[in-house]
Amino acid sequence: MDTTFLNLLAEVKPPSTWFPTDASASNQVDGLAYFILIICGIFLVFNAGLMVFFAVRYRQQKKQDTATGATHNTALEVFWSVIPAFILAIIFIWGFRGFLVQATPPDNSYDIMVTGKKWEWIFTYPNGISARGEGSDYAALHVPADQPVRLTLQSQDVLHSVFIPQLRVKKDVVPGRFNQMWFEAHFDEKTAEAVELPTEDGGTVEVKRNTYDLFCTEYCGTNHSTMITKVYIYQPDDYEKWYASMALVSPDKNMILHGQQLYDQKCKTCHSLDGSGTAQYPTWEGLYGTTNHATSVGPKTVDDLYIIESIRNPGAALAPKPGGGTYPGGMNSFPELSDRDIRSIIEFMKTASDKVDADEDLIYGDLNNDGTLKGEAEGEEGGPEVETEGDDAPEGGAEAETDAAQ
Ligand code: HEC
Ligand SMILES: [Cu+2]
Repeated sequence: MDTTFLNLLAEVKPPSTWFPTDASASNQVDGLAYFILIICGIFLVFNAGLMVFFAVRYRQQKKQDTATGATHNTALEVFWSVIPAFILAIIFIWGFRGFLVQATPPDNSYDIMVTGKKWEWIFTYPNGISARGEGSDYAALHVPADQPVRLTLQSQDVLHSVFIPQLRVKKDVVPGRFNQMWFEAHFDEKTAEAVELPTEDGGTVEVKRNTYDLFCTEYCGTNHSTMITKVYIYQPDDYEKWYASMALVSPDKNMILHGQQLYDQKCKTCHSLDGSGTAQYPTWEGLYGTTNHATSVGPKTVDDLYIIESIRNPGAALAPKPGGGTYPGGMNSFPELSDRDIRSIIEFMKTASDKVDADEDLIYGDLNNDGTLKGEAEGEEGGPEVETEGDDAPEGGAEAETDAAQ
């Protein structure tokens, strides 16, 4: 006998006929689906069995009078109405409970914004970064395990739909409205793969993660099929490491946008952009680029340095108050803001001033970790720094070489 076919069959590991791996701790689907399947199986066997039995038992052997037939049988009719009704009620209650759970993200959910557009997904994390690095897996969906994750879904154009089979969730992404869905993922040590991520000090760190597929399941045009991407699940510790590295490498986050998000979160309560509220706090309107800014330690020019100092060391030079005097202190120093964050805030602050132009095109990836612009800082800080930092800053290193060659 030809065994090629059998061998082939043995080799091919098709995606299981059953559900794919269950990577979710919030699964509302499998139990009920299997229950319905089993009920259907029982009735299939029962009904088909009865049918075969009757066909054999009452087969017409010779021509005889046809039976007059029963008109009805109350006991039988109650039996085949009440039992299915009872089973349907179980299915309904079970399904409705699952629906309610799925429709209500827990309060402690981790929030990720999902934007569908022709033809990609953009995932925006709580730090405001949409990691989209071309050809890098930063553009995929990265989530922590053992914590509810809420996705808020929006579309920039047509209907899309997020489908993550292993997490048992699927939801339409509808233009003009926000949908949401949530899940809690399991981490599976056995199928986890290790990857290296960059760290802030220029080294790398190894993390482990599970990888699953994320599909668009709403036909959305020519390149619909390219909307397939990955979901990566990390243990919470490793997720922190990924999160830090994403902020480092995410290349195309617009700085003004990043600055604005930080402003909204941390500065807006006190600082206005339109000249209001100056009785209590200095406004940012027209602030950047001011010369002879009469601070408590004398006149200053409001440039990057002044602003960095105002944030890092708020008491050092108190801001002048319109109408004379200076504000009392009272601002936090926001130690959690990185140098890049502050640089982004500055870029955003410039948009509130007519004295300078903000650089609309500046993106996060243009900055070094210390907030200086790549390829620019060396001019100010002097040559030696270029040599010492040559290793972790490729651009700087390259420049140093050209300098030497000239
Ligand atoms: C609780 C209110 C409060 C918050 C929130 C706050 N500030 Fe301030 N800020 C002040 C006060 C009060 C002053 C004036 C005293 C001083 O100069 O230290 C000030 C001054 C400043 C100045 C100098 C302004 C000038 O006219 O010279 C800058 C720049 C500044 N803040 C930046 C920030 C940034 C950036 C954030 C958000 C990350 C922020 N502030 C959040 C209260 C606040
Ligand atoms: Cu799509």
